[in-house]
Amino acid sequence: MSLTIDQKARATMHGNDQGTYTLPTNGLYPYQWNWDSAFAALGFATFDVNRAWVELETLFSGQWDNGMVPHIIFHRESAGYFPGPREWGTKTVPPTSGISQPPVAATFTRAIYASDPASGRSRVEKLFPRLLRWHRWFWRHRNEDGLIVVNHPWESGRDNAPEWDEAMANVDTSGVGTYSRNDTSHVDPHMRPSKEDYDRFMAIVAAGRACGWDEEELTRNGPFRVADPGMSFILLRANRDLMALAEELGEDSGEIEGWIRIQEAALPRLWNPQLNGYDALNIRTGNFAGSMSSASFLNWYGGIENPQAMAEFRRITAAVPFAFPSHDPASPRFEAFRYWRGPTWGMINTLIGMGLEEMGHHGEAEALRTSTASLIEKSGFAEYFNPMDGQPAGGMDFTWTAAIWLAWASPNRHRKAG
Ligand code: 9WN
Repeated sequence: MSLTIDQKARATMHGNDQGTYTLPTNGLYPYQWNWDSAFAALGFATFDVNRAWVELETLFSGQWDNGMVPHIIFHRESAGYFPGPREWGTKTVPPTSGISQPPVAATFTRAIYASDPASGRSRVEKLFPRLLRWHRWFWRHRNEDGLIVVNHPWESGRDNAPEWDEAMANVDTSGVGTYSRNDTSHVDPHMRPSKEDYDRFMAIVAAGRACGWDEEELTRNGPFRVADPGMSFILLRANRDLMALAEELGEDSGEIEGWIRIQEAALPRLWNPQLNGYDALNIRTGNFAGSMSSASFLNWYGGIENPQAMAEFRRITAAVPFAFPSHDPASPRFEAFRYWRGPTWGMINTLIGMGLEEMGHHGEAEALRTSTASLIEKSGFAEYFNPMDGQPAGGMDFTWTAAIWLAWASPNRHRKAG
């Protein structure tokens, strides 16, 4: 008997499961990644809520003393990934990277708790203070007058997106030297960031390592500091969910409410009228990136209505057979197969779709869900997909694609797994 897609999704997650955390996919990504784990937890919650909590608890076991939750936790040394613990040089136990990643964890914690409050109460009580410390770290070290910045393209989770081109052009790579990548031995190099991108990625890592990941120093002089619509909308949304959790637990929510008000007031500054969209803004130069991406449409997820964004959303959706592309297909920088410069990512579709649904755009939300489901039915649990022909790209058997199938895209998503 052949397996259903739901069964295959659970098998994919089990295949990447290391017991207390889940690999994004075996081989290409042999460690625990931050937002991948939060998506994994959402997927696990559809069939094993205890395992969902364990995933989040393991993620927070890597939290730094300053509150940061790192983007990679190197639980066990693996030769298969570059850059590893030595290049990051953070000297933490466990070894980790020196930057963070988009904070979807508070939002998914709230959703998982809501799915089973009785068993989740004690887990959420322990996680809440850790989530709060992480959000405080964002507010202290990644906040520029209410806009949320990234100190490395990897921090955005959208590594080689055209949003970063202008700021990356100013990164000095003269001290980088030689190194060897592992990603291009797992995946076709045309689907991955270029050599120039990697040189700059490594130059920014070297700058962090050189100052011992001193946040004050990196805020003032770090080679890369760009306000990101993705990070800004995701943290705004996460703050709303953290505030709801605070109220549920009888904790004071005033501090979080204050962040929300400041973020809401700041966000119009990311609207680029030339682009007619939310854009990245280089803090060092004051220049907009001039890039419309999938992150430009996370405003609904952040709880912000915008009719002009809706018009652009409809234009781009109509322009490709398999929405939603990570970069505007009308732009000369669009590349259908190259990672964050064009391909469709199921997990971003989930965030956009959640926002659309919650803000009453039911038709658009449903269309995005069904087109994501058709992509997965056609091409499996790929890391990302070509928006023109739906072909799979990057790594296969991917945790977050399986997880969002179970939690959001599957027609059976409302049914408890048997
Ligand atoms: C660097 C694990 C991660 C995702 C990111 C995605 C990719 C890493 C890489 O893979 O980034 O962090 O080596 O390419 O861009 O969003 O979390 O799936």
